[in-house]
Amino acid sequence: MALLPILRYPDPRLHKRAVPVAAVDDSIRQLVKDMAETMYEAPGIGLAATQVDVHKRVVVIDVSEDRSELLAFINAEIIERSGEQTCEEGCLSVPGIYEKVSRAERVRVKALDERGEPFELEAEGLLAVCIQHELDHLDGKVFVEYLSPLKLNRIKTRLLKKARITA
Ligand code: GNR
Ligand code: NI
Repeated sequence: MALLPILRYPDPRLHKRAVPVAAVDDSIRQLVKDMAETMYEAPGIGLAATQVDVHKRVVVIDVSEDRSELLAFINAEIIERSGEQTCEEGCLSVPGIYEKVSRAERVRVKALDERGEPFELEAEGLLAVCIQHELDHLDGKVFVEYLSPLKLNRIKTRLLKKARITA
């Protein structure tokens, strides 16, 4: 097991597009374990491989209160979306920033689990938000990029200043 370092916005590597996993093998299962450990330690409710500088379509999520319901999504695709909800989002790659984002209320997802078995899942509420947030990461998109250019610039400046102090 290993804790993986999390990239911080505006790191350009957060804008890379992840490629599908060709085979769910032991190296992918190890990545899922390390990502889960990193997510729980952060703590966060989700983590995309992009955030740990691995550009493969792997996501872990646990939105349960007692942190006992780990979900791993490999090569996930949203096959249906409906409704709309607005949620105050945060991101481990954009620490200290919380902003409202509008997304689909319900999504149906098709993915592989850590054994390489296909499954489908229907999600709503926070789980649906988290799935959309994580799949955006795999496409190189960070939630703050839904905000106005003015807000985005303020966030960039703030995070760059903070990085200079802590570097
Ligand atoms: O821990 C997280 N919390 C969160 C809260 C509202 C909407 C989305 C999220 S995901 C975030 C973890 C993270 O950065 N995943 O990419
Ligand atoms: Ni995030």
